[in-house]
Amino acid sequence: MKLFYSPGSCALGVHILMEEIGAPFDLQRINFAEGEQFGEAYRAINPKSRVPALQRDDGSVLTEFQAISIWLALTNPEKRLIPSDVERHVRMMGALEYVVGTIHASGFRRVFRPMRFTPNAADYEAVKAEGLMIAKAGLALIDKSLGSKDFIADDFSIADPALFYVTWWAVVRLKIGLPANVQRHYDRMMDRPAVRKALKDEGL
Ligand SMILES: N[C@@H](CCC(=O)N[C@@H](CS)C(=O)NCC(=O)O)C(=O)O
Repeated sequence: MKLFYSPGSCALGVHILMEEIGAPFDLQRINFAEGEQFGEAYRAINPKSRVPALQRDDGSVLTEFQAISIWLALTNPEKRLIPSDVERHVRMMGALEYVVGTIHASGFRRVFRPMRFTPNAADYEAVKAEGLMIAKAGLALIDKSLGSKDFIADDFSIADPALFYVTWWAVVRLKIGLPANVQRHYDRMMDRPAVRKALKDEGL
């Protein structure tokens, strides 16, 4: 398999999952600074010009964080990356969707790429401020639902690397504080060998 990524992007979450699973894979860096995501070669892999993209051994490609992580979990059932209990399963999915679809896509994306939300450079600071507000409000909600649990669904699941990549952005890229339970989750994730290896292999 081959994981297409950019260092410190949301692909980091999929990278962590692949390290947790231990399946062999290659990393292929897409150079955002040079706009490689828009080039013909990468658009043949992912016409959406985004990472992560996972090329499987038969050559077919999966895109979208949730789809890739569900595929990884379902094809490696012994790793128990999705709770077997129905209630925990759907609550975990709700959290995963909220982190990727709201905290990342509506929140942090505004902070990192304000130009995708307005054609007017004079509005960038306002767009970023709105994004930060959305991200912080989202993390506060996750903090409440996390409570004293170690992980989002009690045991480690596909939702945890997703929460990790947005909290990594908060801590490392933006240097903003995390709510207490989310901070504990971040620290717990940083203790995992798979997380440390993924960060190291991305040069972070
Ligand atoms: N919904 C997509 C979001 C992917 C996404 O936003 N990826 C960002 C990196 S975190 C990207 O490729 N950005 C490139 C760009 O915006 O040009 C998913 O879940 O995979």
